[in-house]
Amino acid sequence: MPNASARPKHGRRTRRRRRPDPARNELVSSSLESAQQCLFSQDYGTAFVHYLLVLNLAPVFKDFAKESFRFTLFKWAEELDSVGRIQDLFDCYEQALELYPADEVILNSMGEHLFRMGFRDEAAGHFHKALKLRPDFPEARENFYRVANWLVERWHFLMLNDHGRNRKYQQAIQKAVQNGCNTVLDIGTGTGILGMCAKKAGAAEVYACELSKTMYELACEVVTANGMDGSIKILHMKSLDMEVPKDVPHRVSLVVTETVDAGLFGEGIIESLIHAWHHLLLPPQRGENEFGDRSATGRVIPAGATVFGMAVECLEIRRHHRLCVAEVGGLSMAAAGELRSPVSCSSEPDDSMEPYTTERLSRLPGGYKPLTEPFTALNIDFNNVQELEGLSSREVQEVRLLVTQEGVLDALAVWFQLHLDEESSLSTGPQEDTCWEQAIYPEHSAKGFVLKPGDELIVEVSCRDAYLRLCSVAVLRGGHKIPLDKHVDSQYSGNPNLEAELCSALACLQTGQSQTKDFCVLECSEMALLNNQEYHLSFCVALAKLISQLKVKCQNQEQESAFQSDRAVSANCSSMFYVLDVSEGFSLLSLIAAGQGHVKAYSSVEKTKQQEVLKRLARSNDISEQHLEFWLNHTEDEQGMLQRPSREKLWSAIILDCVETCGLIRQKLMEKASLARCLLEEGGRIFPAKIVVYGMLVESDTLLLESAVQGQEPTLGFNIAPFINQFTVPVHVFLDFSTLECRHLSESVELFVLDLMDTNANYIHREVKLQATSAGRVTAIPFWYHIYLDQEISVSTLNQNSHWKQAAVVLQQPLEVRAGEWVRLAVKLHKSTISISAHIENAPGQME
Ligand code: 44T
Repeated sequence: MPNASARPKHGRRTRRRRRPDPARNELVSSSLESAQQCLFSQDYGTAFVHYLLVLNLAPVFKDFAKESFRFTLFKWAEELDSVGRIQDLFDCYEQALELYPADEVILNSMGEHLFRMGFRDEAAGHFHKALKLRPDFPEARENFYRVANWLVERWHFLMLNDHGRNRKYQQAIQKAVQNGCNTVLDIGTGTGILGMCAKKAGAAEVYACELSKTMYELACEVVTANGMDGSIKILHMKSLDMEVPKDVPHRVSLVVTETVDAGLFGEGIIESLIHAWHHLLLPPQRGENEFGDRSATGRVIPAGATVFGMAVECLEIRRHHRLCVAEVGGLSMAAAGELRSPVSCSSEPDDSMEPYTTERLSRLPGGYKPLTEPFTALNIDFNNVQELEGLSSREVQEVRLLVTQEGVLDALAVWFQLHLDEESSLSTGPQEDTCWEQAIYPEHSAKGFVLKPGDELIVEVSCRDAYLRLCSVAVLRGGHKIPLDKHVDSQYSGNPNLEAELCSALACLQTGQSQTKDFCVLECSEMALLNNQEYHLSFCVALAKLISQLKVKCQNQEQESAFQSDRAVSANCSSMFYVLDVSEGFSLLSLIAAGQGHVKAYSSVEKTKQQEVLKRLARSNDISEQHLEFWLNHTEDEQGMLQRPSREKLWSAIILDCVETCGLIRQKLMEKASLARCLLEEGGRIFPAKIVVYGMLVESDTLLLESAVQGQEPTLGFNIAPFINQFTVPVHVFLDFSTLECRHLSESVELFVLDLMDTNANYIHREVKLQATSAGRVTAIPFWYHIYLDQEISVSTLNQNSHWKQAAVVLQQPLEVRAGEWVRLAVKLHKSTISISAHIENAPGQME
């Protein structure tokens, strides 16, 4: 964080009228002149210092110098950023904000720097402030929408909309307070809801803590709005840092918390509760004395949990976590070596890997197949500190699961029951109609191992590092124990991958690497992309087409010039075509281009391990290493990225990555496209050439529930919605349109076309009319893309095998439509951000 204390603080200034001071005036005017001169000669650092001096000495110049001062600040900040002088950069911004505390442009720009440095909370605070100062400031709005998802995670909306869960928590708290729990601490209060429940139930003292700054500020607002600001003490801190009597005057009789994630322990509940029992809670109640003095003992809501697991087959999980294809875009993948998603669990803790990911099983495209009955993986009592402490030293437990259906072992799915008290519990199971996702432990080692009914799957359950770890280790079949280890895969799984393994071993020997545990990590979306054969084949065909066209053109030109100069030159098109792939992350497209022959391809893959994979693949696919280069760009700006390799070479093709996995158009895509166009040789192309955006009217309550607290009713009687709904964003991302519960209210329609080869021709505003096919409430307009590589070849982001998800504009004020009615969509594109508003079209001509 920028060190606020590093800058000089100006105390209260007394507003005395100053006598004219010629020396001072002289200094001001000469400094102003110097500032302007330095600005002109692009010496921004010195210009900045001069401006600071002038504006501090003579605030009357603030209006006059504002534009130049901002410009100087931004330029100087850019320079400081590029040389890594981050503290200086933030000092400059803070000095600037002392002069112009309500300047939304400076606030927004500082937010952008903070965001890039990873200070999301602080960044969002700046965007929020800028937006409050000027609600119609599009840059700040766009930035705010981009960070809102991080600040206030979307599950807050779901949880507050989950009335069943709210009521159960409220009842359990009420009962505990009525039974004598008089002093309460809410750990991880979020919006403050559980703390307010305790207060409403009559608790004498209520404390709450929250580690996220944004959520803390939100909780303060909510508690004040509900008239409880004097009676709930909210602390912006992690419960682990709390002490008695510094933060709480004495130990409390009740801790309430919902700091649990889909894998139960991911939010650190075990550690928090161990700490709470040692430092913040009264001693637990011992024995069966129901009528004892509850106020002298401590307890926790939830009282405990039971964790369940089940083995599943699921293609959707598989294609995101391991390589499922032998060939991609005409390249054999045998020599790729082991590629892994970053989600991998073994009984031994490994900090570099996430042990699980989360999914809502019921919403996975293609569904899933249970291979075993659910089993109990763990039972935990949150009121027993010895048990909590014992978890990490517990022996690894071995569980045997009877396989009930044949299928490929793709993952272990995990959910739990949260026992709020003796009577009431919440379940996060896949069958429940709740807001919860399940934890997914994907299988890596057993590549495609097929389980058969009657097999027994041996799973190790452990909890060494306060994460619950589940790991399939072996299968018992016909009295034999088959370890699920990669070395035996090919032998038992019937997967004809032996050749691939041998090639991989050979490739590793060539590079002198040891094969053991040397794997390359790819993001889940990168893995899914690699598994998308259609995408790669499309590129392969489009590239081949372009190269052959360029060859013909080149031959014609040579023949022509040979004819003209009357020299006997044979048509010699052995010269190279240059292809640049600026895809984000791991991409095989450069290699596919290099495989066309006569192509020198440049890849922008940055990670060393991933570059090694590409080099191995080049060798094993007979692509000369000279035909593949790495476009190492260490400069931050995209201008650097898109410069050609040397003056006389122009690019034949530049491959741009235009859609993010979340379903949005990449930021600055159009700027990149214009720049790329300037770098093409004659006849050269940008891939893709154009993108067509499609959309459709739907009615989906789910989307509403995930984007804002719904309804006019207060949540459990508290006024929360207006506060948290400030963080509602108009576009929902990472949507699975194929499994979204919704009713289609229209056909799909073309919303607009982005022509990357002619950016001037693009619409910024467009009106689209479409007809409702049935009556309903339009709550959302999901949208997706057809990405045209050339006139004929396109890929759709809605495709089943795609690594892309979809996005949707959510209408917080749904639009009622009747069947046959015409709807007018006003579609806008501002700096790669799509916004859509929908209206009933009343013009008589349009009515059917
Ligand atoms: N996940 C729900 C709920 N915190 C996670 O900053 C539900 C998961 C979920 N504060 C699918 C669906 C759903 N001291 O604001 C957060 C967090 C804060 C703490 C102070 C601490 N020791 C902690 C630990 C966490 O507590 C709040 C809630 S924790 C996350 C709840 C729709 N998968």
